[in-house]
Amino acid sequence: MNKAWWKEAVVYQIYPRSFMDSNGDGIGDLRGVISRLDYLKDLGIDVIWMSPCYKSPNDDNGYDISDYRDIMDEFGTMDDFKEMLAGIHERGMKLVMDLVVNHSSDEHQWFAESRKSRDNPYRDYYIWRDGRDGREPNNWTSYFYGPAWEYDKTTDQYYLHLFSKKQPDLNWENPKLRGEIYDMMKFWLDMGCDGFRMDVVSLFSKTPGLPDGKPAEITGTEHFQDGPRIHEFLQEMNREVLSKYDIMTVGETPDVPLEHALRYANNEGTELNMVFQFEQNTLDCGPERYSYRKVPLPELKACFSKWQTVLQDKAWNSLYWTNHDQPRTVSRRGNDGQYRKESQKMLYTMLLTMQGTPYIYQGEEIGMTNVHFDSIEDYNDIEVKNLWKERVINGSADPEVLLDAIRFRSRDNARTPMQWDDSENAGFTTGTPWLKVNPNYKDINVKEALEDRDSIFYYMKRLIQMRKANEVAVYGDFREYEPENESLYIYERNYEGKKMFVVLNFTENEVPFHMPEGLDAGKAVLVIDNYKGEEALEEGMMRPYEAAVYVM
Ligand code: TEU
Ligand code: CA
Repeated sequence: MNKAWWKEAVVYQIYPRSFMDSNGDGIGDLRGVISRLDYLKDLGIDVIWMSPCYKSPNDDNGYDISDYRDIMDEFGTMDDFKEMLAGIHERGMKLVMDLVVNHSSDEHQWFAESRKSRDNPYRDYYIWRDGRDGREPNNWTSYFYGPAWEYDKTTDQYYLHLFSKKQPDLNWENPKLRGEIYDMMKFWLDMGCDGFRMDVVSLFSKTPGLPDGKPAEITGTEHFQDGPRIHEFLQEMNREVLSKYDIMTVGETPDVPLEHALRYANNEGTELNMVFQFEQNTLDCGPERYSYRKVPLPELKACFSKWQTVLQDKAWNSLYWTNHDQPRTVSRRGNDGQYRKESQKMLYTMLLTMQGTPYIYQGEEIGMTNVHFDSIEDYNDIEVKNLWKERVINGSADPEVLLDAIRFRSRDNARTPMQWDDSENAGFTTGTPWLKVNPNYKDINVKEALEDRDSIFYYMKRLIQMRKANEVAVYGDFREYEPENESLYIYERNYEGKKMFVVLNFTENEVPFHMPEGLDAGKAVLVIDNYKGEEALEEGMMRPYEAAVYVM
């Protein structure tokens, strides 16, 4: 197994809008990030991935970029950015930028030109088509609901947008456009940035002719997910840009199947270092995205174990529970009431003892929970607003039922402001926060966590140290025990004669457990346990949400 710094790194994701506001306008900013770098260093973070901080009209909170080479006004200036980057490097950390180039903002200069006329030099930077019988060119729908096409009067054609209509898709078939993107990437890498998280990287290539898709919640995915030229494009990007720098790259790849993940994240390094798999995110969806089903533990385990074993020796995994698009981990997979601390610690024990690069989303280190907003008006996310418009305002969905699903699934669960202390607005801002603070900030906040030796924060810090002290946690191969066990996840990792053995109780019950035969319990050293001090295995019982890690 080849070693690499990005395999050993622990990544922390910052959603800058919600992290820390330095000037009281209610919006997080780069100077806010600067003020918390010591905190992240203390946690043991190696790499910060920052969600987009480029110029943007914020239709989708920065995932709609109007200038790829400048900083969003609300976040600060290029000087602030450079100071932040230097501060990160001074502390021995690295910065990974978000690269959003499946689409731009409709307010980007390229699109302003492109829409002017059919023969504008920028016309082919985007995907324009004639309508069909006075309607959209095909039946594709957007991830944010409604058709994936918008009619533009000026030239009497439609443009494609797989997300909002203010996020027109860039035309990757156009070599000139690809060249501009590679130059822009070099601009940030030459400034000293340490890599990219690539937004919906698997959507760049569309089936030629843009044929109709099979009707589905998102129609057309078979023609734009992992499209025909995607690996060619990424290999070109790798040759032209990535291979010239010592950086890390991770692709966001909605619904990526294993066979494509093996190519994107291949060990030969011809494309990307790793991708985010989405199978784990869709497991608990009911018949549609905004609905819920309870996932039996064997299913969840089967998903993770499969990714661990199939990628083994062929590609590299990324490990994450949540991000700015997903519910809070403890509310979704653990218990955000009585066992909030125990279950969050258990869940992160799993993340930090698997093979792959772990990603911790802001606020997870203090066990922030989903928010319970009273009304749809409290939500900000365009995805939820469009959903509400389609299903309730223009449809016949039961508002209470949908609101409940939104409360569970909404991306805003992860976007409520970071809870720093128990003062007004959780210490996030002195002004009015752009999105309401979760009212539980009085109890759940960083100040409280730093004063409690038993907090999730300190446990996570220990987990990170444990991972760094035991190469087997990073490089070891993966073997599961008792996949049918409905309460416990049991697995071991092996590397150069060392073994790490992990037992995780996913329930609020006491569950009997005995070391598998052939393992020498006498030789096992308990390196971490989320119940303080006490020994675990001896009594043959795992306590509620207990996690125990042994090295032998
Ligand atoms: O997300 C892509 C994506 O797959 C989302 O559609 C996600 O699965 C869904 O919203 C969950 O409900 C990326 C970014 O992470 C997201 O924030 C952006 O809105 C989107 O791309 C467009 O850039
Ligand atoms: Ca601010």
